Parts: sequence; C-alpha cells; structure tokens
Amino acid sequence: MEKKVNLSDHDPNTIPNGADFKIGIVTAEWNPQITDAMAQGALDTLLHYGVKEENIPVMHVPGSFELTHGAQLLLQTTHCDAVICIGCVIQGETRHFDFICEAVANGITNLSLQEKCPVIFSVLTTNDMQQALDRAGGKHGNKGIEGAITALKMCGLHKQFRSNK
Ligand code: DLZ
Repeated sequence: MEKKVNLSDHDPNTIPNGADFKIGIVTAEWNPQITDAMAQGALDTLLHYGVKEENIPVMHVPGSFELTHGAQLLLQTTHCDAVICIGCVIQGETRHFDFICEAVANGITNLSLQEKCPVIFSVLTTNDMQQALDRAGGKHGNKGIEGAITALKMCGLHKQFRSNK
C-alpha cells in the first residue's frame, strides 16, 4: 500500500460518488482566513464528487469549541449522512489552546459514536499562522479537501456495510 502523507493528492478512482449523500459542513469563525479556505476546499470537493448543492447544509459557529454542538444541531435537524467540522486553533500564550483542542477532539469522537454517523475532524491545531496557511491551500495541501474526501469515504463505507446487513 502506498505511504499516506495526506489526502489532498488522492486517487479519484477510490472516492465514492456522492450523488446519494447528504454531507454538512460546520465552520468556526475564528481565524477566518484559514477556515474559509478550508470550507471552500471542502465544498468544491463534495460538488466535484457529485454531492448535490442542496444536500450540503452549511453552518457557522463562533469558535472551534462550538463545532461539536453545531455538528449535533446539523445532524438532528438535517439528517446528514456525515458532517465535516472545520476549525483552526493556533497556540497562544495561555493554556486555552490545550483545552479547546482536547474538548473538540473528544467532542467529535463522542458525537460520532453517539449519533452512529461520521463526524470529520478537520481542525488544524498549529503553533503559528504560517503552519495553518501551509495546510489551508499551501505547501501541505488543504485539510478541508481532505475532510471532504474522508467524509465521502466514510459515507461509502456506511452504504457498503449497511447494505450487507
Ligand atoms: C477563545 C479562543 C482562542 C483563544 N483561540 C481560538 C482559536 O485559536 N481558534 C478557535 O477556533 N477558537 C478560539 N477561541 C474561541 C473558542 O473556540 C470558543 O469560541 C470560546 O472559548 C467560547 O466558547
């Protein structure tokens, strides 16, 4: 198997067609230069793989800490097959960074298991703005695109395994 560095350079033949899927995007408003670029990358990728625009509900939440709650609200009100959570937490002088990162990672994991639905962690946790820019369309790809690819793959898995039951 090829070595996985990131999914921005994915093989299109391995990505399920999204015509039957409903995939939401929740984006944090903190560091909008980064999160807007990631959300655009996610949206363009879902459309490229056949998800219909009307099947991509979008929501904005104030910060990454609120991503879990936003994703839960979207799941409960729109019955999405998957939700992509997009945020960017940049290390500051205080321990706020650690609390937010841990809360959102655990929150997304718990929500995904509780709702039995893929909730995708497209949250950058970087030391500085340059590392974030590098991952929002820069030299390390766009983690929003990778979130969309992950969501499509997980929806494909659900379809495959549920139809086997
Ligand atoms: C408060 C805060 C700080 C210091 N830094 C970030 C950040 O880098 N990225 C981000 O998405 N949000 C940050 N926030 C806001 C919190 O996520 C949250 O919105 C507030 O603590 C209110 O619950």
